[in-house]
Amino acid sequence: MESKKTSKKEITSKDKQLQNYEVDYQKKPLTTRQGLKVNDTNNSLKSGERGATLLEDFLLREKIHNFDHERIPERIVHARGSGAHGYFELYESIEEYSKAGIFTDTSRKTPVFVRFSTVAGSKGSTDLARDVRGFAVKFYTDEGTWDLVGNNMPIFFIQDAMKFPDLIHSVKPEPHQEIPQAASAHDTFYDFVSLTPETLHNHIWVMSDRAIPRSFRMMEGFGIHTFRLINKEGKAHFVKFHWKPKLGVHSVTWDEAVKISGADSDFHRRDLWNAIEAGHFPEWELGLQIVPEEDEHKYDFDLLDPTKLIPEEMVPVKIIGKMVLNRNPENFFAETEQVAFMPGSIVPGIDFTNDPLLQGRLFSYRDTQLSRLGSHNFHQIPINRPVAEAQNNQRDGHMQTEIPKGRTAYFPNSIGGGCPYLSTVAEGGFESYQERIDAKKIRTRSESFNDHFSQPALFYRSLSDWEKEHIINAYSFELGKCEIKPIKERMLYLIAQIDENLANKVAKNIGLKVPSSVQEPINQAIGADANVEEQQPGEKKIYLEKSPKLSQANMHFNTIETRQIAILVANGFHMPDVMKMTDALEKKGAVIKLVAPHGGTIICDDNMEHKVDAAIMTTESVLFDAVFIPGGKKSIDALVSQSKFIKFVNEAYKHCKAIAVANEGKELLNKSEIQDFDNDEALFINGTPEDFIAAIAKHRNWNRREKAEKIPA
Ligand code: HDE
Repeated sequence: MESKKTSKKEITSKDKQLQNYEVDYQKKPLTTRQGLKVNDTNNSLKSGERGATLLEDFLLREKIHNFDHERIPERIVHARGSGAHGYFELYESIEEYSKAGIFTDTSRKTPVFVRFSTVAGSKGSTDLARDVRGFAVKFYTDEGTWDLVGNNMPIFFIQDAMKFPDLIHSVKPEPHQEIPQAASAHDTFYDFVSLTPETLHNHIWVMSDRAIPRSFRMMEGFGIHTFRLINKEGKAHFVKFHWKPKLGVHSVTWDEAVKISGADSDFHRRDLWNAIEAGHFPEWELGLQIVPEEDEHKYDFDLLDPTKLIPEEMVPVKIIGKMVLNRNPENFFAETEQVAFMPGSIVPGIDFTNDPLLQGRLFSYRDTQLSRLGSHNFHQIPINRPVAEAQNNQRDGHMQTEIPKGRTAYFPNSIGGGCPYLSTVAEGGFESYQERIDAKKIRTRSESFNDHFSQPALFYRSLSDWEKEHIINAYSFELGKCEIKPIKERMLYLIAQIDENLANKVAKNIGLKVPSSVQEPINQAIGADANVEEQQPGEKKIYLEKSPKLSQANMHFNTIETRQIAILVANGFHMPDVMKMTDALEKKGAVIKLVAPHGGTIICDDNMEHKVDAAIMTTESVLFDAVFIPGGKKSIDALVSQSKFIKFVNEAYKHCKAIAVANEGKELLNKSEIQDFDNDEALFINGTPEDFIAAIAKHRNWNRREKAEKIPA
């Protein structure tokens, strides 16, 4: 029962370019790589029917040789990801801030390729790890490629690129035993975090529901660093980039995340793919927080510090355009695996700042592509080719696929007519922003970066009760998995600097006390760098009591588009119940799946045959957003006799999802652990489709959570 939206797919300039490289093997003979037609690809050449294989067998050698080299190293971080094509469209020119064509020309549709990822896990790890998600966008602009390589959280763990290898080594599986995979809940990570208080802000976001999104399509994206926009007159403004999803920001619960990892570890990848295939193209709006250069020192935090965000209540996000993802890749390896993002890829009108994390990234990404893709010619791989024309005197090397003509590969030259020639700024030549610098060469951190507790505290204060509870549970789970007591105590001490009540609750759950001081062990371990007193001079600042925009409870809840609704049925289900509900749900863009005791087809009480979307043994409650149980005595008798249907309902209730039943459907609820049918705003017995739809749009009924926790599912 898939609903298909009929949106027209538009072909971008990047799509056209990629089509030149696509190969289609339909109606073509199998050949060797040299074009020789092959008549047997199943048997090697042998000396006699039962004899040894001959070295002469060039067909066998070519086939096995290629196979031996099919894999390339996975990304050192963000190894697991999913990509999609689309475009970006500008609503209004912002030429007063930026001269970039992408920000001034509203008639353009700039092609994009986006890759979403987890950070710590390997390429084959689960989508549902508690982790930051990468949100990397490659804009193929007319003036060259611009990569906005961001995350789904607005801040980062560390302030200086120099610490990145330490951070990643601590979170990756521990080196002696390569355990745990795609999980931060282990001693080495918390050893590092507890000795590095600057990590606390990003870390509390990782403890929040943002780290277990419902879908890539329901996440915000952030450029994190402060960048610069440069206008035609050369005037600069500071800017932070935001992506706002049209479907709102939603997450699963930790219990679901754990279960989804077993039921469908490709959950996010499949969700993105299916939505695009069904024509439900995900959309995000691009927003900017713009700060005049004169205001650089106006704030209680440093704009160059990537562990700080600018609350939207202080600098509103100005929405300037939208991005639509409307095409799945043709080939995962060729596109999603080989795409190479580089924060150093910018275009005139956008420039960097001195954020020391950003500065380090400008080196790392180009460098890492060499060991991953194997050649500095990685920009010639189709997915990485700019749409803007590219020509220069950089030559040769592994896998050169172009044939540069002529005698010259140097500048200046007269033999080649001076080509390729330079462009002036007026002609579009890039000029770095001329920032005035008068400084000592020094290896230190600015004091203005020292405050590590004010913003995690602001984040925590701004959340709803249920979001806070999830954070308490997440800290308790993660520290509960650690084995080394002093590490846990250092963490408790630091969490108490964010919020004492929070630390006490976590301490109780893990059976420890919040220590009143742990500065000694920290100092002994790594010296003054981790001295909390020095890192946190004076009082924790409260420049804003709350920032409501940080809470998912305040994101918009007005759509059920693409939500997956399970309808539990067996032979003899009451067709009018299903018709009434599916009509209403599908009109709103939800995706209906008939879940039955077996695969194939089932028959309703109108004697019609219906295709089963999932047999109960192949699916789980956690893969759906809501459940509907229609009537039909025979059907319900069959459902109640299978314990997995009862478990299905128990889990949907436990995870605070909307549940609707019609007529005899209530029998299944009676068999479940649900006790209170009356006081629940997302539980409907013979209710209207409209009320059910409104409850699904709210994502979850968190008011149920106390009762839900008691369900032993
Ligand atoms: Fe990355 N990061 N990163 N990172 N990062 C990589 O580049 C690095 C950082 C981000 O889908 C690598 O091509 C350093 C912040 C994303 O292909 C590598 C530092 C943010 C992706 C690298 C950071 C990110 C990467 C590994 C500290 C959010 C996936 C493979 C200075 C703003 C891109 C690759 C994709 C990937 C280095 C910190 C986001 C090793 C040194 C901050 C979304 O170059």
